[in-house]
Amino acid sequence: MKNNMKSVLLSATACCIAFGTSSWADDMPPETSMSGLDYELIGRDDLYSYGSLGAYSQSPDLDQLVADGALPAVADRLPAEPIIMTTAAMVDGIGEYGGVFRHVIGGRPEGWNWMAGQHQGWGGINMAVQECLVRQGPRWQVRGEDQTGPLPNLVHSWTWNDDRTTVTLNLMEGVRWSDGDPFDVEDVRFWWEDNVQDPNVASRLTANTFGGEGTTMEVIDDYTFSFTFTSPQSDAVLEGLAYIQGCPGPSHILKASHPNYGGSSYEDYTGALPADITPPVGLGAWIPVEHIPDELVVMRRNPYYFKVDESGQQLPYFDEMHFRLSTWSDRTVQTVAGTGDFSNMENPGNYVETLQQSQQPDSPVRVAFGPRVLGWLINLNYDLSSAADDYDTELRTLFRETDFRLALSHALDRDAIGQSLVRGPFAYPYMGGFVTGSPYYDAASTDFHPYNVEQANALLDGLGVTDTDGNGVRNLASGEDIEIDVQFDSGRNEERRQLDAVTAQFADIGIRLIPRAVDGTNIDTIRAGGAYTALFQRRPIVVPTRETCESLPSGDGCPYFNIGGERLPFESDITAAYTTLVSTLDPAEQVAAANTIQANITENAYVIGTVQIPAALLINDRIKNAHPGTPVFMYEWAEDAVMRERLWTPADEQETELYDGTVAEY
Ligand code: BQZ
Repeated sequence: MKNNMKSVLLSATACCIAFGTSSWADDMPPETSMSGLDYELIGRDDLYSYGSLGAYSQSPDLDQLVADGALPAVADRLPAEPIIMTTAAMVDGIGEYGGVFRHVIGGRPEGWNWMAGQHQGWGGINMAVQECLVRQGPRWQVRGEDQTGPLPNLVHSWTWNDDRTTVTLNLMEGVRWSDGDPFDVEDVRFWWEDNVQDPNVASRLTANTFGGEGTTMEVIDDYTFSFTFTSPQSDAVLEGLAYIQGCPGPSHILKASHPNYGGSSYEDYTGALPADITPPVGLGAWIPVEHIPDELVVMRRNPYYFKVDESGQQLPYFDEMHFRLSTWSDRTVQTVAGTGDFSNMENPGNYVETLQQSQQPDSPVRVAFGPRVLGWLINLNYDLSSAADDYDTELRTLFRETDFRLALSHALDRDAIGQSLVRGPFAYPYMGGFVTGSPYYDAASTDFHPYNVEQANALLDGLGVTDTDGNGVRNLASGEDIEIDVQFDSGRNEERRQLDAVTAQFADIGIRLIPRAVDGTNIDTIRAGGAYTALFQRRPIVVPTRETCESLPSGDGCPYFNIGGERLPFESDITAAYTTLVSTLDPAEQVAAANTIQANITENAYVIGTVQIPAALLINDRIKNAHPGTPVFMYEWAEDAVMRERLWTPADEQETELYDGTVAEY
């Protein structure tokens, strides 16, 4: 075992963090990357632009509706300057209309009111029906020197004032919702004022985490608005307006049920767009037209979608998109078998079999692993104010002791946990914080806690928590056994497996873990409400500005595992570093801030990480324009990164559409 002085490990710029309880740190073991991704980087503006083309055309699927007068002509449905996808950035070029893109997912839609925090079952449904102010997914392909903040989307440009406290954002003009209603600044205002800022709404973007406390929004005109921050910010802060966080919903529909506009209750508002009622209204490329619970969600093209290709064809190319409601593991099995088109392969139990199958000459998919971007961890709840009872308070008080957390971390045999998931070189220890595939990861700032039962026991003895009644389980001061309920998603086999190993390893140091499976549809609410003593979940940090409140003390009420806000001593150092990270224009300062976050998380065992593994993207060969090298996750999940609106299949290979001729709503 190699010991080094921490000050030697940390880069000079990160010199000033408060050190943990020991002045010694262990190096991370050497990592062998499994990434086989190979791709060329392009410029930030090479993917798509905004502009007007002489003529537009549409999927033949819509011709009759236009002829019947049920839909306006395509040119009248598009903005004057739609988003134009660049042909040169398409590996297979301009596409052909029609066919079905077949997803398989393990989630179940909770509802369509995403602004109130509801999820749509994940696996790409949310990213099909929602469009956000900015976009992160395609950034994986953008070269380093162009990596400043998010890519534009509904917001086509923005400018900062001199001291970078106010940013003025310009919306695309003439975008329409899937029912034809104009999208404008009122939708953005409703999203911000009546959702993000309203404490009664469980918005995904939380009021205090976007540029710190006190951020205000001002409407300037129909297509212009600004944010004013209480301290200088950089483009990085705008990354928080991508994915599920900055995606407006239809204010013309939702206002009626919001209490600020006469709606009866917040509960009714949240449930205003139930999952079983279709179609909802969205801005996305596809809109759900059918939801058969536990079976299938069918989506059809949005006739008002605001993106085109260079030949003027309105996107998307696929008429229909399916989400078969199955299991996450089945997503990979079906994609390998050719009955599904897409999978983020993330269930280690499938890896070896999938690799073998994909090498068969008739295999419909190829497998290329990316870097390690999937990592699992235990969140211990540090919030005393929401403890369920005296016992829970006593437990959480213990969780707040750094030595207790370090003991748990040293009790983990991470190699054994990894091998219980999948044999071979896939798993690597995860200490929490940035995973090794993150652009922000720094091995030297990562404190490793080697498997050491003796040390774990010594740390616990030092805290005075001993086994006073001789039953093999250590006791709290009150005399009770230390039993930690840990919740996990029942739909995730790889979580169950890891927890079995962790439970056995904790038993060796006299800590009893009690895994409790929770339905995946509810786990979001449990997590965001901090309604647990401990939670086991896949929660790697790849990009710190994304779903920040899940992982970092970025503002009041964050992270979810310390909602009450009585800070652990080092949390303010993380908060300060995060503030620097999103506000500095100096890349070296940003790196130093990320390293400070990483050092504080890992030295203090802020979370108890288990293992991290690489993932591979599987896409059926008949799907064109899926760019080789697309990672499962980098700035966003692959469903966004691959840009599904420009994927297509040649007519002779298209699957039969179930809802041919059906249009979402018009
Ligand atoms: C990818 C993703 C797309 C959420 C979800 C799900 C939720 C979490 C996370 C992943 C699924 C897939 O992940 O596992 O491969 O398709 O949907 O959104 O696990 O429970 O809350 O953050 O993204």
